Amino acid sequence: VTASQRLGLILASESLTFLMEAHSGVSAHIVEEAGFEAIWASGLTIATSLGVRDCNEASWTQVLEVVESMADVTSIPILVDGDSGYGNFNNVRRLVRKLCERGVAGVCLEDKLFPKANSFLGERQPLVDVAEFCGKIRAARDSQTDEEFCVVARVEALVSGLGLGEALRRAHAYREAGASAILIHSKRRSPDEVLAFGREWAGRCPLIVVPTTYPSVTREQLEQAGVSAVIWANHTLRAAIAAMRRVCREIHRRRSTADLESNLASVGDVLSMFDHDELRDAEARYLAPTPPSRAPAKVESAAAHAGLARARAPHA
Ligand code: SPV
Ligand code: MG
Repeated sequence: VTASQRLGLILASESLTFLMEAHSGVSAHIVEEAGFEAIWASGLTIATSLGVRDCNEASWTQVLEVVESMADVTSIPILVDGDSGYGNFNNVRRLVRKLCERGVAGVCLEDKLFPKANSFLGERQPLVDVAEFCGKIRAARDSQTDEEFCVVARVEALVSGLGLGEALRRAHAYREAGASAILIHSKRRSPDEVLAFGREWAGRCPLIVVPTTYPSVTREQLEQAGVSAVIWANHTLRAAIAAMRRVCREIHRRRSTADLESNLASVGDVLSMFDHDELRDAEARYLAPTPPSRAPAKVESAAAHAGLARARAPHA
């Protein structure tokens, strides 16, 4: 089963699935390790980790490169946040071809303008014309080189304050244009408008939600409203930011790292995240015998030499 087939199955399945955000090779690895079935490659968190704003300041090839490093170290499907497609239908075509080449499972396109701005910034952001957005969906469909590649259409009508009727009108048009699933976004503190959308949508195609501002929504509420998948859109980066701040402040304040080890992943944990055994085996197969004086130090022995415990999990 390919990544795109798996994402398609996840979205179509009866049970609710959770996609977790990642923005780098290491965060993608951690998401898979935690047991998630799929990854959300978030535009917000990739931009933030690159040190730019979520307003298409990062180029699409920068995003692609990050996504490639995530795909290289994981086996679960990745749904890429393609923003509004980085331009018009033609930019969408190139994006989709490149994502397919890299084994990415799907892309999510939102019905905003280019350049976009994050949905939590300001009010009443203008939306793209329905026909133009349908053209982008059709262009995505016509250029996918992986038959099962998923194209998720994200409806921003609720976020822009246009109401349920407009959100449904757009969702119907996007499904007819070929979207595999609809992502209905909201920035209310209550899930009510999203749940109402789900009831009206009535399973016409899989429905995805992003409960960033309404985290208290329950699994039962989402299931009853016919939601297929939930995206935790930014929680890996937010966890990392909080942890990095805490540790940096403490080390700066104390001018010492003593007694902080229990708050940190061990260096052994860091080193064992990616498969060094494979490299050792490959060295045995491919490296010409090297005189002992020039032999590279083995990672494991380097870690042991530095007195660093080798561990598979934090604090293990
Ligand atoms: C993202 O994670 O980049 C998203 C979700 O698009 S949101 O930030 O809520 O717009
Ligand atoms: Mg985004």
